[in-house]
Amino acid sequence: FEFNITNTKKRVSYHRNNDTMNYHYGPFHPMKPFRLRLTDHLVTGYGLHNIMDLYEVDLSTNQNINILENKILKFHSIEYVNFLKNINENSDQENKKYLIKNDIDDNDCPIFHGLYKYCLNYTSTTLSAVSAIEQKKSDIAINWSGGLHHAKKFKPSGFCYLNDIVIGILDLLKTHARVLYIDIDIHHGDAVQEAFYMTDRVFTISFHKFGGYFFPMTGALEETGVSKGKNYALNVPLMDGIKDFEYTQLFKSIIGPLVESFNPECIVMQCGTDSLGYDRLGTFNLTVKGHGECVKFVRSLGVPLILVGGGGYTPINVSRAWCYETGIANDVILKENLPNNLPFKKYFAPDYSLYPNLGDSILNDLNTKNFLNDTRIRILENIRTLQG
Ligand code: VJV
Ligand code: CA
Ligand code: ZN
Repeated sequence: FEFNITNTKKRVSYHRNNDTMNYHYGPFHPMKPFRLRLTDHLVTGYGLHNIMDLYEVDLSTNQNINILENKILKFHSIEYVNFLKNINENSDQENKKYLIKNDIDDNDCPIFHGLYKYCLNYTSTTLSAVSAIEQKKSDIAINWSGGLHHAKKFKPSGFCYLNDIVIGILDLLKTHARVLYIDIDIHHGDAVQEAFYMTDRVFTISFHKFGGYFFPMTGALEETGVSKGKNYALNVPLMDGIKDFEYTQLFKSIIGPLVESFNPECIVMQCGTDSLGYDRLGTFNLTVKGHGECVKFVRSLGVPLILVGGGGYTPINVSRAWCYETGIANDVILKENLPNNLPFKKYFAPDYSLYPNLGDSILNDLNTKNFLNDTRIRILENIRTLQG
């Protein structure tokens, strides 16, 4: 074995789809589904597939495509779903008109070959994870291909087309009174927040870079929900360069009391890895260990947990983090040295480590002690209003 076994066992399921990894957003586009293949190679290389329940989601043998589309239509408009279904990379003229009419940025969200199938793939894989939790077959269910938190009811946004998270949570609400959504992608989880902004049954919290023109420019500390949902949304705006210690401290000091007061029956955690150091789009300085520490903490709360992916634009680091976190879900400690006979092993040169240290050429931490303290205090105040 490539790991040591410890003692807090949970039933973990790994939901994957062999097709999702083959899609391309286009040359030079930062979102690379190939990172999912790298992740899979690491997970199998470490032997983790032997200790989890594997669910291979395959649309071509899925008889229930109608059930899937009905679930999608609980959030997205039928006009938008039909657009995704009928569009292809050749239907240029009509396509352009629709994009302009509906204010869609086709650089961020290109129409690529097989787009609708790709969307159905990652969405049905999240729904597979949801159903393993609903049926109490798993304590933790993982889908690294999901987590596309920007997709709106009527349009795609920020590399996201269907919002598998919102669709999944809507399904969970049939069996769970309260769902907590935690988002550690460097971008604000805007569309998930928006979808549940008026309800007290889903608590959303996002940690993200905020300020300047950083996408999607929402997620100020003052956004806390409306009407019944007042105080059931939280935002933790951060600045460039935050490091493991400060981030994980802040994370634990907020999530601990939050889970205590909200008492969720299920947690959905979006584990976007663009918050790692050296991400192509991100500007934080988290390491694989720091990022994983957040997952470890959430696991320790003992609430049924769904882990989804999200951003992450330096594929070797994306796969390191998601493999490490698959280990954490299973409570096994993976050996630092990557396994032998790993496909694409040369990509991980020169360190061949699962959790390399950050080098020296990282960004300065612009989050002062005062700023972080202030943020934490203001957020804990919000959590207190929840109880009384
Ligand atoms: O900042 C933006 C919007 C613009 C307009 C469109 N141009 C291309 C970029 C600036 C204002 N979009 C962000 C979207 C980030 C989405 C993050 C998704 C997630 O991680 O939260 C969850 C999966 C953005 N930042 C960087 C880029 N777009 C970007 C897009 C490209 C690109 C380089 C950078 C698209 C195509 C190509 N290069 C070739
Ligand atoms: Ca976030
Ligand atoms: Zn992101």
